[in-house]
Amino acid sequence: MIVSIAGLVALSGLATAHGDHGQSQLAGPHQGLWYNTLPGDGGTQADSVFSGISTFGRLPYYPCLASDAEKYDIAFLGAPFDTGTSYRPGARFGPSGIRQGSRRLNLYGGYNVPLQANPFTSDMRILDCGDVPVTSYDNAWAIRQIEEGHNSILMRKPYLDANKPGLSRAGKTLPRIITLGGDHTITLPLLRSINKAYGPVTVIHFDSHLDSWKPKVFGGSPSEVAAINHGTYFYHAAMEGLLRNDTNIHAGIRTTLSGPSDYDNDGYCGFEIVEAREIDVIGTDGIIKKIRDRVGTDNPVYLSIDIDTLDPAFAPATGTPETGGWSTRELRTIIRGLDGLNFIGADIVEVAPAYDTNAELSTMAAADVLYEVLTIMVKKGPLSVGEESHEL
Ligand SMILES: [Mn+2]
Repeated sequence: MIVSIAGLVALSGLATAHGDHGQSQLAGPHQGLWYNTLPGDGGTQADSVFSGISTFGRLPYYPCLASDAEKYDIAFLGAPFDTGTSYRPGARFGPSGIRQGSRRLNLYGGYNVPLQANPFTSDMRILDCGDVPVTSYDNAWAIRQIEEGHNSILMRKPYLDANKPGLSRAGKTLPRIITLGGDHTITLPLLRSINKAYGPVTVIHFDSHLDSWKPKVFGGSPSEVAAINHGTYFYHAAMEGLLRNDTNIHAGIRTTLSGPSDYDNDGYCGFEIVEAREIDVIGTDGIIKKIRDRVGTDNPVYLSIDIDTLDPAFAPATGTPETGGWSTRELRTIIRGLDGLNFIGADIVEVAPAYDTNAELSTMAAADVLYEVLTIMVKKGPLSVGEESHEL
């Protein structure tokens, strides 16, 4: 004990000595990171991506819920909620896990070869707003926290095109939020927030499960709070009028059912279904065509991605794994096939890092899928329409 205390004293002495050298701060994208102000040798690129909140290794972190001083066009937001899970809990650690899985992605620059764009070097301002504070003791309260936190970040003037008309209900251009879940229950409060901003919206839903189950079918619905969970949130979204009629689509479905009527109920909720196994017949091109034909290219679209779309071989760390899914390459190809669509927001959910391999397969897959989504959003540019108005 005495030895280790002596060691600590010696270490703190060393840190002070380093601080006296007057090192200059890093230049470039890491300049704003907190550790640049600490005594030491100033850090290197290799050090910097392994410290603190450093989504994709280089996005600035800003506590947007505490202050609206910083403007952005695209913001990442964590929703660490997992008390709506039916099988494996743990997705509350999804946001930090996905950030960790994202760190390596642009060590070499971040240029997306197939999409021919670099999302990190455009004029658009992209940052990580950290997490919404979410209670793990009261689902009804947590769902409100997620809706209000998301809506606070969403209803702000963006960095670019702030005064140009946009797609929102009020005719404004809004920033786009990419939410890191969290179990899939979070999509209900996210769609409530989106509805306040845009009205009913078209949803593209990648998942092995329908998630439109009636509460009596999924979980038995012993109480009003229990009726809202990660298998029923689309049923509630449809009943609340948050979804645009008959324009929504699931992709990657391969779940077992309570019976064939689950599909009838799903159609009633406004969804078409692309089964995972269809890829064997129509390929990724056929699946992309089905999705694009269903949602159209002008429609505002919300994108929700359950990591269990992937086969557990590629993403084992998830709440309700289903074998027979797509590979990471196939899912990334299908998502890139949605280039040009009007994504007004997105989420990726059900990443539960405790079940991952030591190689971080699932968190890495989640981050890489988001990289495709981010690139598509950046290529599209701000969601403004028409000419700038001069009122400020
Ligand atoms: Mn699922």
